[in-house]
Amino acid sequence: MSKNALIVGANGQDASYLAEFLLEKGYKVHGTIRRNSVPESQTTRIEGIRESGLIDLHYMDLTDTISVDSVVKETQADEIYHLAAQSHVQVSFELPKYTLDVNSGGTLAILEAVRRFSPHSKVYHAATSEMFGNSCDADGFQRETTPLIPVSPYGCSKLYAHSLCHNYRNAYKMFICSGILFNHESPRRGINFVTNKTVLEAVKIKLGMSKKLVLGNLYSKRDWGHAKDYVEAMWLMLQQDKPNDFVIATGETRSVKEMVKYVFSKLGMNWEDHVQTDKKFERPEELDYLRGDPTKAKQLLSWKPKYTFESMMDEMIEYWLKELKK
Ligand code: NAP
Ligand code: F7E
Repeated sequence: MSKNALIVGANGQDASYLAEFLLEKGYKVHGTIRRNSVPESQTTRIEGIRESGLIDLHYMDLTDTISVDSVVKETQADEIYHLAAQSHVQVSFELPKYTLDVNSGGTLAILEAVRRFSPHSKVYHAATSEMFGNSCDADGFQRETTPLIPVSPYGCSKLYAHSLCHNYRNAYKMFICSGILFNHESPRRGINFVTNKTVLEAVKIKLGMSKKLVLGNLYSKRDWGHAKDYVEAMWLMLQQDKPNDFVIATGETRSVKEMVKYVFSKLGMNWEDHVQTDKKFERPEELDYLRGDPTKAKQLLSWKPKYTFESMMDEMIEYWLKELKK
């Protein structure tokens, strides 16, 4: 019999790739969406599979525990992928309480619902490299054992949720994996994250539709991978015999400036002619440097990314060139 999966936050970047991945594997897929005043923006990333009736959608908001209980109880999923969050770091400084309510309180609601109504479900929790803050091992990498000292309300909210996952795993013997994923991007990335913002604006400049790109801190460094590779790692974690935590990263790091330079030069332009900075895009506290060590995932999950930084950025550039020329 085919397995049954529930994706919490089905219209997110990762969720949309994960839904396609699970459908290809023959899963019955359920997903949750929130109520939105513009109904067409609730399912933009999953339009194809929604229209074909391949995904069973349920309304759920993480701040409404009644809805969380109902969906978990009704779906009785073999695997629950909890991907929903207020996921923007800068916004978390402006909406700290909401970020905490959704990311920490929402995770508690999911874990409690699973414990009470669907204890056989295996749970994946979307933790993040933002939990490390500026801590780093002596060799310049962050790994599963690196101290977690977050520097944003978002990072703090995810650390609380990550700790709850450990607590529920140990206290109630639940199968809960917490994936410590480093930044991952794609053409489906929200356009207020730095990679997709840069690509979209650079392509507009190239096509004569815009004149400048305004960014914040160009000197922070990130370990950027592709969302499609990272959702496979989520699935692999839930196929193991025992629940565990894994760092998922490429092991490479680049500054925002290097990423910007790559995009503009790929489009045949000099970035310095078009990029300006504005303090309004800087955070009150910045996470300066990320470089993950994915050795544990490579050894125990046999996980290996297919995309390189260049092939990922090229795909995003191609996507926007095609979209904007339409
Ligand atoms: P995303 O595109 O921002 O998607 C987040 C999803 O959560 C959206 O579908 C959103 O619904 C939903 N959501 C937000 N608030 C909700 C609420 N109160 N109740 C129910 N659903 C809610 O995020 P992503 O990039 O795919 O990331 C997936 C997960 O991994 C997130 O938990 C994120 O924090 C974490 N993460 C991401 C990265 C990364 O680099 N992408 C790295 C590490 C960890 P709407 O569509 O209605 O807005
Ligand atoms: O920023 C700098 C910014 O917003 C990356 C989320 O998915 O990954 C993501 O969080 C860097 C930061 O991602 C702009 O200051 C400069 O240093 O693309 P971002 P993030 O904050 O690293 C982690 C792992 C998650 O878990 C999160 O959910 O780029 N930067 N100028 C800028 N960033 C933005 N957004 N916009 C700018 O104009």
